Amino acid sequence: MNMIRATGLIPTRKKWKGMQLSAPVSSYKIQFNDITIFIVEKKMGMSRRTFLMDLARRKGFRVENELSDSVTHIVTENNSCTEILKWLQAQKVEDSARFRILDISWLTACLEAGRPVDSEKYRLVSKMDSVESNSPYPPELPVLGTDSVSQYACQRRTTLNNYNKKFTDAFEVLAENYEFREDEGHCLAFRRAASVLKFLPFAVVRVSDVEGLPWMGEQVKGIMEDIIEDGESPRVNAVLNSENYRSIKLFTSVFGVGLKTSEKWYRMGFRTLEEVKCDKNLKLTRMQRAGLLHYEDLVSCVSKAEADAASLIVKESVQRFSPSALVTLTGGFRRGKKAGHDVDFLITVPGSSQEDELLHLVIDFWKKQGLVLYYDLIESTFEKKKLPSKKVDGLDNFQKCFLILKLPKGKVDFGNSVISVASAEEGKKDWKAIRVDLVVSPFDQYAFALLGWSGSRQFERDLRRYATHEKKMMLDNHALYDKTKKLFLKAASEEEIFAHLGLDYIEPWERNA
Ligand code: DCT
Ligand code: MG
Repeated sequence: MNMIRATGLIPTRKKWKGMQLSAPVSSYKIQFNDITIFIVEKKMGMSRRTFLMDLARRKGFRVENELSDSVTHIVTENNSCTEILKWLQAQKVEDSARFRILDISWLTACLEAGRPVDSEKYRLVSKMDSVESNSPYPPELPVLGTDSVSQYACQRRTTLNNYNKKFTDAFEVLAENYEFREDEGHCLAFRRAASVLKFLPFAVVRVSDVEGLPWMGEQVKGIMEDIIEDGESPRVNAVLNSENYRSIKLFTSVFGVGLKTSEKWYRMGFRTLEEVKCDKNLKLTRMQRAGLLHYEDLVSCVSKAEADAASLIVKESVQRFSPSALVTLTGGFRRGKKAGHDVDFLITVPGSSQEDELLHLVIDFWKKQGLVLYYDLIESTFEKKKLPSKKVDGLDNFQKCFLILKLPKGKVDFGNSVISVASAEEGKKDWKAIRVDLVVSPFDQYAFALLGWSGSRQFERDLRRYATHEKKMMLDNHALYDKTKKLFLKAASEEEIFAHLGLDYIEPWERNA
């Protein structure tokens, strides 16, 4: 096993340049993805630290050897908060406010419980903050503070005006590459950094502009410095030029192709979609065949005009079978985006608890009209008594249908409406394949479903993280559960859910985190 060095844990920017990232430190399955632990060796000693790290990893905790950007919880024994803050400063960590600095008793309580326990009462408190008015150390974890930016996306208003696109695009490439390599910690670190920069109401022109903001780790700042100085980052360029990244990005852009299939195709030596299509021995799912068949249309993204046309078709068709049904555009288009990879709709029928038939009727109707190029209808799997799920990114239990719809071009009569999308060019096909997701929620879960399906993903992640860590509540697309009061909190609107969580209401177009 690699021995861990106690000092010099933060690679300087120079060291990072051209340095390969170490392989994932643990071969144990990580069960708790929301936290990443770093144990300080100072006063604890190397052997005890190694022992504790190994034990925590066995129990499903993510423990980093080094104080990387993904670390969220610092665990220490026999050190005061001031000593740790000084130590962090010596490690050139300027944003120590992003960590929870915790006594070792928190970790032992977690190990005993076999899961992360609430860390609040184990937090080390800095005396320096109150003694020295001009303290060089930032306050611990700015949660809401009016003068500081929250670490939670659900406490930031993020519109589509991104003044820092050159940085956020670069971080997105790195995050995606880590996602492909299944390194969730680093992936999340770059996604969080991008999310904070998207929120900033100004363009960053020097690294000191981001001082004090959450999630601005050393790696993040190093890349920003490169982009500021040279207009580009060698690390990002290396990813963009790597054959693995390019191939996996290409393969995962096919509807129905996930990471596992992409990696398999890469290992089989495929580098282009043509090569995949030409291999007659390759077993493809029905979804993948449809994805390849309509690839060009699907990869060209859905425009706002196309989304509006799809909205008309969906509304007309749903209300044909259930006149009182509500059809709401969700996903990126609800947040004001001008283009998206699909169009998401939430359907509910006021006063009705279950509408199992509706989706079937609509799909059958579209099939008769020749509008369906592909569909996969998944029945509801919701069990009433289940607590909100801890899964962060898992699908919910609603009945839903993933479709490829044949959207007509030009002016088309549909029911009582005339839809008009970019007119067909002569001699070319007069339709475009677009991806549509339909979700049906019971009326009493509508607000939760709407909040969950409106995104962005980062916003959703942080809503759940906030509920868990700040409110001892569990939020998912179905419900909100208060663990202290041991009851479900009802809500008829998104505003009520924010209110239950003690959050200011954030409009959909401010959720582009
Ligand atoms: N969602 C989520 N977590 C996931 C997948 C989806 O919270 N793992 C939510 C957030 C957005 C919504 O569902 C719709 O998903 P997408 O269509 O993938 O996202 P989008 O924001 O609509 O993006 P795009 O414009 O590319 O469709
Ligand atoms: Mg979408």
